[in-house]
Parts: sequence; C-alpha cells; structure tokens
Amino acid sequence: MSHPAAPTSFDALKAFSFERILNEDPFTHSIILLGTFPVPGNLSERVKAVVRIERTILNADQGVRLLGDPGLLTRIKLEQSTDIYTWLFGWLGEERAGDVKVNIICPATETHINKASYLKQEHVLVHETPELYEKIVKPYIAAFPPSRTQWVENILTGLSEKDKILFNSPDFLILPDMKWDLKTVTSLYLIAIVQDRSIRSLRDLRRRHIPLLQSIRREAARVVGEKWGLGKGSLRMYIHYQPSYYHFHVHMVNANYQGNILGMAVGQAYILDDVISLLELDPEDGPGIYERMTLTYGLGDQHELFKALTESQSG
Ligand code: M7G
Repeated sequence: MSHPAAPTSFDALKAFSFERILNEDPFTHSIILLGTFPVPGNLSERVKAVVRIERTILNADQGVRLLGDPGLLTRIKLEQSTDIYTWLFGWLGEERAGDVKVNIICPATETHINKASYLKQEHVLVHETPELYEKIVKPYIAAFPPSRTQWVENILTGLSEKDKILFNSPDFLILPDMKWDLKTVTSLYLIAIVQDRSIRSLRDLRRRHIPLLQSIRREAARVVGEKWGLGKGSLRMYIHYQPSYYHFHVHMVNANYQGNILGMAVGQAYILDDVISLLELDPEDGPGIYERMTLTYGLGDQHELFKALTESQSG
C-alpha cells in the first residue's frame, strides 16, 4: 500500500523538482536529493521528497558476462591506451537489476530530511548511562509517533510487501531490507522484524528473549543457505542503537559487503551473537545487562535526542 503521493511510475519520477543536494558519498557511490513531487489530483500542490540514488554494484555472476559476446556491455568509449594500459567507459545493458537503485521517501517530514544518513551532520559521542536512558531516552521512545512505524505494522499485518516475506512465524518474519536491490547477493541485505511490540530497542532485551534471538539467527542462516547457497557465517547480523525505528528488528547483511559503512559504525551496530552471549551472562531474574549498561554512540546534531543528551554529559 503506497501513499497516494508516492511516485511509483517513470512519468511520476519525471515530475520531480530538485531543491538541493542533502548528501553525497563517493564511497557508497550515492547521492541524496531533496525536492518535491506534485500531489496527484491537485497538481498545484507539491510535497517534499528525499531521494537516494545509489549505483548498483557488480557481482561475480555479472563479472563472468561483462565482456565477450553477447556481454552485458552494450557500448564503450575509449579514453586512453598507452603501452599495456587501457581505460575506457562502458554502458551496461538492461539485464542487470538496474544501473542505479533509487529509494524515495515521499511525502518526507523534517525528521526524514534531518535523519542522520540523509544529511551531513556533526557527530558527537555520547555516553548514555542507565539514568540518562530512564530520564531522557525512554520517554522519547514512549512518545515516538506510531505513524513512523506504520510501515512495520503494514508488513506484520500482511498489508504490504507480502510477496517478499522469506520466513514467517508467530514471533517474527524475515524479508529483504528496502536498501537491497533484491538481486545482488554480494550486497544481500535482509531484516528480521519481531511481532512483540513491547521490545522497543536493545535496552529492552532480557534473558527471556534469548530463544527469540537464537531463532532469528537460525532461520536467517537457513533462508540464505536454501535460497542463495550462502554457507555458515556468511551473514553479519546486528542491531542498531539508536535505531531509526523503535520496533525491534535485526539487520542481516552479507558478511562480505562493506558498502553500508554508515550502518556498521562502531558504537551503532551490536553484533547479534554478542548480544545473545551477553544476555546469557545475565542472572535468571533481576535487571538485564542492557538495562544496566552505559551505551556509547555517535549522535548527529540533527537527532531529536542530541540537545538533551549532549547537555547532560558530565566531565
Ligand atoms: P534502523 O536501524 O531502525 O535505522 O533500521 P536505519 O535506517 O538508520 O538503519 C531500519 C531498517 O529498515 C533500515 O535498514 C531500512 O532500510 C529498513 N526499512 C525502512 N523502511 C521504511 C522499510 C520498508 O518500508 N520496507 C523494508 N523492507 N525495509 C525498510
């Protein structure tokens, strides 16, 4: 179910009106634009949109078929050839998932525009003690508007992305992350989303959740083994803190994929295996380890928690 203003056709995309570049990242071959799209049925009204365009990467399967005849290269422009060295530009045919992957948020709110990955920000490392969590972060999470996780509810209730579900159980489901192009196994990116709405973040994990986490780990490994022939240890599974969405989910990325450096920053990504291992050290009852820990992470100056947390840092 997409929003009526979401541009889903080529013609709709052409109606984009560019405002400014929010970010560009040569490392991930991506650029993020801010602009507007017209509202269908009322062309004088326009809504804001955040558009991320990323060059898709090549995988081994394509490498085999890049040159030769017939190959994926449809046209070349020779740039230089000297001695044994030659370099040129090439254009790829349509057989790939696409030359670029375009992710659009439309209509986009100020929060989307400001979101860490969408805007260059100054980052400051903050130490979130259990006390600061109780005083600042927990109320912030409790007040998090349910509309922001509507997309999660739509998936969990079968309203959207139903045909993409790779595993479903009463406790959680696994499906491709929207960042993935659905084709390139080297950049494979899945997410597991739990049904239990009471787990808002890493902080809520307790010893009793170990079977759930183990089950996510097991089923993810099984799915990628059966579907893509990926062996043991081929998935990097992790949890973000702070996440963008306070509905518990686990990121699962091909262990060989180095592209999404932002989402794997030290202090942001907690490896699922370590989380399980730490929870196993917890006593049967009593406060959980993630309730007692000081968590240290980088926070962008546009984050809604930035002011309160940076002002409360001691020392
Ligand atoms: P996060 O750790 O809360 O925030 O992860 P991050 O975006 O800063 O990493 C949420 C994950 O859900 C991200 O990897 C998103 O790409 C992914 N995601 C977000 N939305 C809105 C959707 C969606 O509608 N469908 C799918 N399949 N994935 C989404």
